[in-house]
Amino acid sequence: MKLYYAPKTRSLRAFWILEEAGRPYEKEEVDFRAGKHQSPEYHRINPMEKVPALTDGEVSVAESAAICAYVAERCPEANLAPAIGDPLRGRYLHWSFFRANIEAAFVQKIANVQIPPSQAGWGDFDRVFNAIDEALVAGGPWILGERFSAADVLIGGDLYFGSEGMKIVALKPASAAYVRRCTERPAFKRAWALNQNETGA
Ligand SMILES: N[C@@H](CCC(=O)N[C@@H](CS)C(=O)NCC(=O)O)C(=O)O
Repeated sequence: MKLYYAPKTRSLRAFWILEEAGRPYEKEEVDFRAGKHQSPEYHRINPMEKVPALTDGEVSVAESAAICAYVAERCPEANLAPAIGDPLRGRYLHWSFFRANIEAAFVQKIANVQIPPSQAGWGDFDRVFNAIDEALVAGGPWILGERFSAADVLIGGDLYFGSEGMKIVALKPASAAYVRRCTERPAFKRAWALNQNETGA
């Protein structure tokens, strides 16, 4: 697998899932300043011309949530996704797809957009973060309970981004403790350094 990334971006989640998976992978920086993301070669990999994106032989996957799901299934030995038929699979899919609500809630907050909660797919800002907090209070330490999964890379990554990074959400205690648990994981620490381009590798 090869990860296309740019420093200090949403590439963090892709690095994180790859570091959790534990298989060797290549990485290639997409130089925004040189317009590499708009090159015909990169456009074929991700028509949105954004990072992260992942290739694996003839396969191309973009969108960080899809990359997390792909890597989890590509590396079953890392146990990052409940298998089809596992009762946890439903909740795993629920939280993996739920992350789209988080991004929408962030945009709503930043742009100060008022939409009736019954018409907004994500409800509203507070409902999104309360739902996550409620799940963690009911049964942590991870979003599926005892089991860490690719859904934590997505939910934990977004909560980290919104609280520590963008500072647009003040997390309740259970969610704040969850973000701390996520960021204390060795794979997260390696991913964070890689996403900062700190390793020089
Ligand atoms: N929905 C995408 C968002 C990716 C995204 O917005 N990436 C930004 C960096 S954080 C980017 O590549 N921006 C460059 C551009 O749009 O020109 C994902 O989750 O992967």
